[in-house]
Amino acid sequence: MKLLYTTNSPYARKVRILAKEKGLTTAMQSVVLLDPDCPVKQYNPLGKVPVLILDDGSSLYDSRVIVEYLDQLSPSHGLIPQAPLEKIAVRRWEALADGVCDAAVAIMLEQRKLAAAQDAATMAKQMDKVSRGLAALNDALGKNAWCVAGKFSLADIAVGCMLAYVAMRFAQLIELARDYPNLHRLQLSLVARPSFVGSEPSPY
Ligand SMILES: N[C@@H](CCC(=O)N[C@@H](CS)C(=O)NCC(=O)O)C(=O)O
Repeated sequence: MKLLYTTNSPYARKVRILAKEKGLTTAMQSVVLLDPDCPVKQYNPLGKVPVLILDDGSSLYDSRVIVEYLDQLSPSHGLIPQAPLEKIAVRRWEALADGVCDAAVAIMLEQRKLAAAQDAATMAKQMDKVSRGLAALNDALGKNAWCVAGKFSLADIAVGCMLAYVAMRFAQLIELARDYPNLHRLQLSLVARPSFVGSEPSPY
């Protein structure tokens, strides 16, 4: 089993952290999507990371399928609850955190265009999704220590990966401690976990 990832992908980081939390010794290969020899398309027709290559040569994508698979692999340290309603709650937090990442990525892609080709309306629309998503997650967390049912779960991992990505992309615009204090408090707990150390995204 081997995970293909890019160093800055928040979706791949979610998988990498979940694997660490569960103590899985999954092989990992960092790839560069623009590299002509990049193996990703061979395993995911969408050409996106993360991809998990299984021992029989088949593959799993996207990140939400991979985390479910890895969580089921070993019963210890379950990070997706078994109880249906709790599980749906965790996956809803994950969906919103991933959705904020989708919007942040869309803004980055727009910003990479030549200035004359950039569409301000597109960027504003996506930034609105980022702001509304962060506000909703901040309100839902409130004073709770963790996102769902008082327990650390995939929801916290997904939110932590999104917060690090957004903080990296919009360092000038968003100040977590000031704008989203509940999420900032969660982020402080998360960055202290060994599983989060060493995979932080960096601007490039
Ligand atoms: N919903 C997917 C999103 C994956 C995704 O968009 N990955 C980005 C990297 S952050 C990618 O591979 N982009 C390349 C492309 O879109 O061609 C998941 O959760 O795995």
